[in-house]
Amino acid sequence: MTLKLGVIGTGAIGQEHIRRCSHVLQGAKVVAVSDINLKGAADAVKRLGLDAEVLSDGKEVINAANVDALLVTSWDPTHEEFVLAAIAAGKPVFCEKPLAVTAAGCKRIVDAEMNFGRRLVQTGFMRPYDQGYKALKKVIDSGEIGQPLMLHCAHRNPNVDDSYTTDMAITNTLIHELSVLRWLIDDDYASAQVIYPRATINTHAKLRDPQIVLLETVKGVRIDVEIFVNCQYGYDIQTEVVGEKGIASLPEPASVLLRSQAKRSNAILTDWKDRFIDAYDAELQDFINGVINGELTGPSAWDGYAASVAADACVAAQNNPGVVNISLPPRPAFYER
Ligand code: NAI
Ligand code: NAD
Ligand code: ISE
Repeated sequence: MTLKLGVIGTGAIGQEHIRRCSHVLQGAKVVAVSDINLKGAADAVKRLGLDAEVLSDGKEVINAANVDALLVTSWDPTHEEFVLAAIAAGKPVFCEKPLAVTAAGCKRIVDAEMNFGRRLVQTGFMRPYDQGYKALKKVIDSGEIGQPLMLHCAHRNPNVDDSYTTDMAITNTLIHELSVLRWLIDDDYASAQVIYPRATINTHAKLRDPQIVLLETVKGVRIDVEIFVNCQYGYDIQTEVVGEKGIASLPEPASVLLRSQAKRSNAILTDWKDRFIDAYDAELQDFINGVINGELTGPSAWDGYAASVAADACVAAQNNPGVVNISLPPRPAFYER
């Protein structure tokens, strides 16, 4: 069977996901696309050599008779509406992170999916598919470093444009850590605090950059995450887990050790597309296989909700010098793995 996909949002990641579904992965083909920028969508179809219709809006893509499943890759605030419409149409949907920009929005999706009675949603958290994170989790689960006590993390992008604002450091960027770290150490968050160091000269009026988020988990683990989205030098993701008997760090991406011009050096990647390219391939192949086999097993709408409950608290902490509590309701049986 070839799964016929409709894609809503043909910007940076929309085009990347269309490329991989059309030319890299097995079992799917893109038959319809849409973007608020219709010319951008038409250009993408042409550039990627697709035999796909450009439809005038996202709802048309969702309801198109020849579309079996959806990819939502439009801007963050549009995700909730499209995912709810896909569930209403009874069609499986892969939605880029964040599932919605607030926990309340994610909860509406969770409720709609549970009402439907079967999993239809996969959230685009790709890090659990990354070989480095998988290897790190294996070491933690083996007990070799003892129980995790502290995590030191960084999420650095070379730069962002003027549409990226202070809250997006949480809802658009930290959301990856909020999702992957609870999976990595099998824990949940209890509180959050945000600290602003001296601001970089490379930011703009609506973005405080960098930021440090301090999290405490239910088991008492302390986590610090530096978010620095105008760091200039590269796209750099760091995770160090300090345990009772040792320390385990996320592997660096493979790169050639170069000896040249009196220096030893390794290149640092600059683009998220390259840093997690294999993980994006794996998460989408998993989605395609899951839809074809009738069972989605990747990051769920509940995982999207859990990350957004913590994100809401971090956004509140951005505007409040104190510590903000985080309380995630128990996971419904519907989402038990
Ligand atoms: P982008 O700005 O390049 O693309 C977004 C596209 O969505 C644009 O083409 C825009 O015209 C379109 N769009 C916006 N509203 C729309 C609507 N109502 N209907 C149809 N199209 C609409 O952004 P980018 O970087 O591609 O990000 C898209 C999404 O992917 C975001 O939610 C972002 O958080 C997520 N993302 C995830 C990454 C990951 O590592 N998982 C990496 C980059 C982005
Ligand atoms: P982008 O700005 O390049 O693309 C967004 C696209 O959405 C644009 O083409 C825009 O025109 C379109 N769009 C906006 N509103 C729309 C609407 N109502 N209907 C249809 N299209 C609409 O952004 P991007 O970098 O591709 O990010 C897109 C999404 O992917 C974001 O949600 C982002 O968080 C997510 N993302 C995830 C990762 C990841 O690592 N998983 C990486 C990048 C982006
Ligand atoms: C982007 O949307 C992503 O999801 C990238 O993975 C992340 O590193 C970046 O900060 C976001 O803007």
